[in-house]
Amino acid sequence: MNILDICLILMEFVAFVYSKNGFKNFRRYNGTETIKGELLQNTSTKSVLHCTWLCNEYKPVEGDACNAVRYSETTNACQLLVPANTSTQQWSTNDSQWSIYEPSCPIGWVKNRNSCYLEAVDHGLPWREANHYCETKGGTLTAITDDAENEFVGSLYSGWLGGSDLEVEGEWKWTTGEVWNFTSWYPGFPQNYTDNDCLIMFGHLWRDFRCSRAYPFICEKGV
Ligand SMILES: *[C@@H]1O[C@H](CO)[C@@H](O)[C@H](O)[C@H]1NC(C)=O
Ligand SMILES: *[C@@H]1O[C@H](CO)[C@@H](O)[C@H](O)[C@H]1NC(C)=O
Ligand SMILES: *[C@@H]1O[C@H](CO)[C@@H](O)[C@H](O)[C@H]1NC(C)=O
Ligand SMILES: *[C@@H]1O[C@H](CO)[C@@H](O)[C@H](O)[C@H]1NC(C)=O
Ligand SMILES: *[C@@H]1O[C@H](CO)[C@@H](O)[C@H](O)[C@H]1NC(C)=O
Ligand SMILES: *[C@@H]1O[C@H](CO)[C@@H](O)[C@H](O)[C@H]1NC(C)=O
Ligand SMILES: [Ca+2]
Ligand SMILES: [Ca+2]
Repeated sequence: MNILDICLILMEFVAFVYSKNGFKNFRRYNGTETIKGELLQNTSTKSVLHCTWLCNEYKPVEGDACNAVRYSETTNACQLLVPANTSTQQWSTNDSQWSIYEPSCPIGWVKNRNSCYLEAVDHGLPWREANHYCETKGGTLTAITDDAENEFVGSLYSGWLGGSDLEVEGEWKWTTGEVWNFTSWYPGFPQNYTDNDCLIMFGHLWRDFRCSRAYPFICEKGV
């Protein structure tokens, strides 16, 4: 192991400790299937760590950011990739010369599709404090934007989600700024009381609740 690798490990460690927004940790993809996508850059690095570091740095003003790497231990070739199901280029994860590394969630977070989720069930907090807690971990309270995500999150826990109508009564918003295009209200909800302004989930169904009540919650951030 050379100095550069040691520096890179330290940088990864620092990034992990501070859970910096946008910094991706990578793990070797161990399944056997075909990944489709685009090759962004074809280069050579001393180690796979350096290759994943290049991927993290690859954020063009326009176009796709790097979201996977392909690395050859034998030739030190490093390829920065962006997975895309519609692409005609494809790579097998079952190739003895090449390994594919994809972003993974930090330890303690659960991965589902392109998000990482952290269950904070032992932290009963009011809604605002819960969202702040998630922000200190580099995320937000969970925003649910489709049925698949609702199923996944609902199977994990009950508690606060990142929705509220605090600004304008009856106008629900996610703290992430994502579009409010999916709901799963419990029958009769929202009750539209002015002091029931925060979104909570029981099972797979949502209710509007008093923000000041302390409940468990779940944080979300992108991989
Ligand atoms: C692949 O990784 C997952 C999660 O890290 C693990 O549960 C699984 O056993 C691994 N499979 C193989 C074949 O190594
Ligand atoms: C990547 O670069 C290597 C060496 O420079 C070259 O042999 C290879 O054909 C390139 N691969 C692609 C997909 O461009
Ligand atoms: C691509 O296809 C895989 C498998 O069919 C699916 O799990 C994944 O969600 C798809 N990704 C996108 C961005 O559509
Ligand atoms: C992956 O490789 C193993 C051993 O080299 C082989 O038995 C298996 O059929 C391969 N799987 C695919 C999907 O190509
Ligand atoms: C809502 O919008 C998000 C982001 O554009 C999208 O990923 C999601 O599929 C949409 N959900 C529905 C139910 O249309
Ligand atoms: C609350 O308002 C929404 C629209 O803003 C409405 O769809 C819903 O039926 C109302 N709920 C109750 C219990 O009145
Ligand atoms: Ca989400
Ligand atoms: Ca309200």
